[in-house]
Amino acid sequence: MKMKDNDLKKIRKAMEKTLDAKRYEHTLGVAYTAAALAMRYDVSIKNAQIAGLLHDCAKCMSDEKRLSICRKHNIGINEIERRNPFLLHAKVGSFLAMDEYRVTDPDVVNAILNHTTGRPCMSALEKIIFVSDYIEPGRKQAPNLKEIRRLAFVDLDQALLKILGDTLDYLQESGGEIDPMTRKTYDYYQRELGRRKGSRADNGED
Ligand code: DGI
Ligand code: FE
Ligand code: FE
Repeated sequence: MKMKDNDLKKIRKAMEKTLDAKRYEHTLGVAYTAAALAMRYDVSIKNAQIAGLLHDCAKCMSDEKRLSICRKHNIGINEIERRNPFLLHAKVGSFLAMDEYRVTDPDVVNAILNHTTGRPCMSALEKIIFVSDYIEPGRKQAPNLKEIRRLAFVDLDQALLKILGDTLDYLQESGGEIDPMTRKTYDYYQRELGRRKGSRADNGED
């Protein structure tokens, strides 16, 4: 089904159809959490809802299907993605957002593209989707959830860094292969926040 425009209700219905029940519940949780964070950080609430609704749109399909979409549309696959094709749901999802759900705003597309590994220098919307994915009310498993949920509404970058650190710890413990982008994002924000702290100290504010 091709969308004529990216109407919120249409996208929600399309997700209800294409996702399994659990993933659809998660998707609604991410969309509402992203909307709340968009209010806090002065980002377009509509964009936050669209990106939240679509971020896992390629999650409930087989690896074979994801790989075949990539082949058909000349979407490059790196070694890590070849060995861990679930990672492709972000890349394929961002493609479907444009191709099937008619999203044209590059910020929304990027928020879907980078929602699993992050990237250095993310936009506010990209950070919001990354963080919402981790803290939405349906998530139960992750460590430090209570603290990260509070932090998300106080300092988005601190929440982002904590999530990246905990994700790297989890991957290390579970033997998951780490995408270099996940580490690169962590290193970038650790430096970035270190700098911020340093400059506050210089100002005598810390
Ligand atoms: O799709 P969701 O489950 O809602 O969330 P997600 O797209 O952030 O995927 C979460 C999983 O991705 C989580 O188990 C950690 C994993 N992940 C994040 N970065 C990396 C990674 N997995 C691997 N193998 N390598 C990474 O760098
Ligand atoms: Fe995801
Ligand atoms: Fe998700």
